[in-house]
Amino acid sequence: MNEKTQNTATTASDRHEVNVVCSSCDIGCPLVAEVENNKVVNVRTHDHPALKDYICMKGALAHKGFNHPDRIQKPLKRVGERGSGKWQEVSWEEAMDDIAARLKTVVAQYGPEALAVATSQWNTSVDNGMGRRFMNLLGSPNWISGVALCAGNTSAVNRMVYGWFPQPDYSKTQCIVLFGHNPGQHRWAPVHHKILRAQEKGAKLIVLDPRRSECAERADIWLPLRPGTDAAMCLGWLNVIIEEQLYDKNFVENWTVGFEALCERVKEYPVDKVAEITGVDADLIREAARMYATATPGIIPWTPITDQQLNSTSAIRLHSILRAVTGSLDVPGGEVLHGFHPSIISEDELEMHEALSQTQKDKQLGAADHPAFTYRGMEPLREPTERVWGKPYANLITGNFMAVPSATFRAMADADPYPVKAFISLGNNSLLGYSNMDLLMRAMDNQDLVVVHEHIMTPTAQMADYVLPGDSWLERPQLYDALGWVSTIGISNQAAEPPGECKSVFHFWRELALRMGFEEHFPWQSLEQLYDYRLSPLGVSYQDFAANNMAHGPKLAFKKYEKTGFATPSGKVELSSSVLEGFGFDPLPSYREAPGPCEQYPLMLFMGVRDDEYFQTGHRHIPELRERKPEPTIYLNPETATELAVTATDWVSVTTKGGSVAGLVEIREDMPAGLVRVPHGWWKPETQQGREHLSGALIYSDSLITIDEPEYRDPEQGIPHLRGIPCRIQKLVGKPL
Ligand SMILES: Nc1nc2c(c(=O)[nH]1)N[C@H]1C(S)=C(S)[C@@H](COP(=O)(O)OP(=O)(O)OC[C@H]3O[C@@H](n4cnc5c(=O)[nH]c(N)nc54)[C@H](O)[C@@H]3O)O[C@H]1N2
Ligand SMILES: Nc1nc2c(c(=O)[nH]1)N[C@H]1C(S)=C(S)[C@@H](COP(=O)(O)OP(=O)(O)OC[C@H]3O[C@@H](n4cnc5c(=O)[nH]c(N)nc54)[C@H](O)[C@@H]3O)O[C@H]1N2
Ligand code: SF4
Ligand SMILES: [Mo]
Repeated sequence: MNEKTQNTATTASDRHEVNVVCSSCDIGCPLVAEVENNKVVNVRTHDHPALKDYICMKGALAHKGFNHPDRIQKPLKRVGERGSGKWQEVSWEEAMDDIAARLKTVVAQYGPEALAVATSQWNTSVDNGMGRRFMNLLGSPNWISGVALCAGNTSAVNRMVYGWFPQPDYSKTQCIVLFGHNPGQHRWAPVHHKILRAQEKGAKLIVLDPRRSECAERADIWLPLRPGTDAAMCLGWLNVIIEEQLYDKNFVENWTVGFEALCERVKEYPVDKVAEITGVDADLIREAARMYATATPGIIPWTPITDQQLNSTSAIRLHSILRAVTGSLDVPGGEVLHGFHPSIISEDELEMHEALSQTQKDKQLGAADHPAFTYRGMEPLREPTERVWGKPYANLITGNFMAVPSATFRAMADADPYPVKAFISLGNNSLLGYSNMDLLMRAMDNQDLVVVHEHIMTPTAQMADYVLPGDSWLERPQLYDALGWVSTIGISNQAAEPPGECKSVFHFWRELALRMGFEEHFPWQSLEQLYDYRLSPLGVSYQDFAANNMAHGPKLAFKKYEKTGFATPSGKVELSSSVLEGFGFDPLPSYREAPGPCEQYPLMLFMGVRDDEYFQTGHRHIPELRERKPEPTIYLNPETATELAVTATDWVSVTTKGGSVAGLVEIREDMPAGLVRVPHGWWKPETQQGREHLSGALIYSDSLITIDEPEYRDPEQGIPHLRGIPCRIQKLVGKPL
């Protein structure tokens, strides 16, 4: 597919338009930036019918965030105590010299594994593999990211079942199943429109959500399940599908292993038992299972809901198993295994995973207890991946060779099992984006070096030694490949020069690499030079390529496994996982009950329902967005609010075993009684900076109440349970901050 386009069209004297791919969230809408005097003055959609609806308010207002007066434009060095808010402006040279010197000291004293790096789900993980390349050359396996809780872990678990992370084909599907996923015009706009179009063409929609969400309103069947019970629901569906012989016998016979064992396992989950666990009517469960198994090919689009549960590994595998046994894998209208772009050098290759010795890989934090997405967990897939996809290291969503975040923070805080003393956080608001704020703060306090690469003074930046000013997606060229998930590359052109001394993550890694003696491995002086290299197999320069393409990829092929087999140790879809069995886990999926309500914590909560106005912890400094949603809101059902004697103008604290968080009550008919919604990522950029307040993060961040103790951790992955946590609510006297 080569879409010809004009990249820069002059419309007025100095006003021109540039084709960009929005990275204000992780779905990547192709948009147009209107530029005047090197400043983006408007961001809008393409007129093309297929693209005209792909925008949300965050994309349309992206330039407002980047042109904001609070944008950090110069490197800042901490001059007071950590978190005291005292900074001095320094040059990039001075900052990088000192960062490199301090990193050398840490490495000399504690070894290279004493460096941990945290990156974003999206913004800066598009670093063309340079961060991992640096770490692999240095010798540190301790790389973590928000993708541990979002799609990165899903991709790793999907690979264990059938060797790649599939993309749903909305255009030809007959049935869409959303496990809690709730896209809308201002939340993943393209997916919202793809679902609407598929429904218009007759596709069925099944929504599983404890809350009557917008997608639930439009569904053919809505299953209001209890939070955290998704794995049990899938086992119930499989029970119906197998018992009623609704599966694809041909595919199961020829292309799967472990079907008999799976049949035995699902017998342990008869529909009546599943109805009891999930709280959903047994007949409705049967009806939904039949609909999914007969309206084929169907799709179960990726969802973060099952990435953030005690049963995450089982739930993700069960989705994979449902896709496979209903014959929906790698067919039009089903879920397609893309593989790499055939002729562009992939990020995985640039990451140089082979340069990291086995001894250092073995030190990856958390891998011993929770191997699923670590080097250790992925090792059995190395040979099969090379056999099928041509390369040994497929780092899909950048999430397949990660350290376990909570284990990494423990090493930072308590030197357990060994010290981590340098922490570099790039476009990741780390204090708000993982679990257990206490631990996260202790981890920061115990570092010899903390570097944050950012746009604004986030709570995480406030705890740094150096804050480096980052460029934005409107200010750099980008080859966009959905983090290796798909084989199609999108091109985002640079619309404006970065303001002040804002520089790319690429610049940061290269400057550090030069100072650490890795010059020969970082020969590219600019992103464009690196893109020339990445495109060299195609025999074109980046400039020519970008001038002629908006997107570039091969024609999709289907049922490729008939020629190559699947990229798993058996070459088949592993319904029973040899990889997990090898690590001593149950090779079959199951359901475990998380801690339930009790006298002290009588209600249950979940984190989520993304605010339209914000992407994760960002955007709260943009006035146009903040006016629409000024405060974090705790959703309560009217009955529950009455029982608690609170109303919609009340401020409350929500307390779990982990701590307390504050929010404003919002009474919602769509919430079931007894369930509480806590929003993710809140802080107030306009309020006091410094460790005492962290601009409100110590009052409003959901990381204050998340728990990372073993009974709240998915055993295979070590990620925290965010869906169904016992809590209590207390009325506060007025607004805390
Ligand atoms: N406690 C808790 N943790 C969670 C979640 C949760 O619900 N609760 N959700 C999880 C999910 S679903 C996800 S996707 C991840 C998200 O994790 P991340 O993608 O890391 O998102 P944020 O933590 O908001 O951090 C993004 C930061 O990048 C900055 N930024 C934006 N663009 C750029 C750029 O171009 N360059 C640089 N240098 N910085 C930039 C923003 O200002 C912001 O501070 O978090 C996960 N973690
Ligand atoms: N505006 C905006 N859009 C975004 C984002 C953003 O921050 N802002 N973030 C993007 C990112 S990184 C992500 S991960 C996605 C997240 O977006 P979604 O996938 O839509 O996830 P949420 O909005 O957190 O929750 C969706 C639904 O899950 C339900 N739910 C809660 N617990 C459970 C459970 O245990 N099981 C089931 N089945 N359902 C449950 C909730 O009631 C809610 O209706 O959105 C993306 N789009
Ligand atoms: S949905 Fe919004 S924020 Fe996300 S890529 Fe599209 S325009 Fe940007
Ligand atoms: Mo996410």
